[in-house]
Amino acid sequence: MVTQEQTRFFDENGYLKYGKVLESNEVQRLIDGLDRIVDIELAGGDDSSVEFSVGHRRSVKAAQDEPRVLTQYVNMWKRDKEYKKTVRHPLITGIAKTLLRTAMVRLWHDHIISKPPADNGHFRFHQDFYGWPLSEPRILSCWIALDDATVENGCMHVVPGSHRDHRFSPEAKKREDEALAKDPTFKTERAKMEERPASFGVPVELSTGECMFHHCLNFHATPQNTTNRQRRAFVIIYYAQGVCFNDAQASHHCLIPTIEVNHGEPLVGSGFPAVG
Ligand SMILES: O=C(O)CCC(=O)C(=O)O
Repeated sequence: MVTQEQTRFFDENGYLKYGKVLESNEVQRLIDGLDRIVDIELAGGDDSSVEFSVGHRRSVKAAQDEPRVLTQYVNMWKRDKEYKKTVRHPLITGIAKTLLRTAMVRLWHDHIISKPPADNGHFRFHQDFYGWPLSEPRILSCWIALDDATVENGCMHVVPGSHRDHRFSPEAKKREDEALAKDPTFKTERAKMEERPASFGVPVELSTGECMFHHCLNFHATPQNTTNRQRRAFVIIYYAQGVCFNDAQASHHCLIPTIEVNHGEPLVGSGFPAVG
């Protein structure tokens, strides 16, 4: 499943290029499901859950406006049975449990992230953790390529070891936020990293059906898709047992209305299922 060597690599570098997890017919079923959802959204959308409207345009006309950094569809698992099956894939959840050193993982959320040709841009370096209302960085993403992902069409780029760099730790972030509150012009190490081009990082090229994992404190970015090919990825975010809702961080996150526990309580509930 995942070797000690791979686990050591993840601990050291904050990411792991794993390899194949889905067969081509499984990928095709995910793409068919995505196409159905794109049609629903272009026809006006489905608002049966609050996050379904996030990250994409809901009309063809709007799609002809300014190019976007990326196009996103959140929580495909709630909308399509093939996605529901994939977030519980025993190989993927098994690897996630080993890398997070937890007996059980829950699903924070999943999303499709797409960089269509001619409608995409550079997604800047960032650390996912600070964008989520969660208590501790025992969280990782599994990024599955639904198309071959190369430097030219915007594959993932990572900064090895940045998840362990104390300049970017939650404690450092707290100090930075305090400094910024006093002086909004203060230039943080994080802000300097955000300004770097994706080429500063190590590219993780993947073939269709392969995946990579990244730790939620690892800096990562994706460059623009400069080809005429699609670059679609299905990203699944898992957290370890015991991670709690933290309403002091990312307080505008789209999933907060779906959270049924209080600040400081373990995040459980039907929207955040135990999947492995
Ligand atoms: O797929 C992309 O372009 C960006 C994905 C990303 O930032 C993530 O998975 O955390």
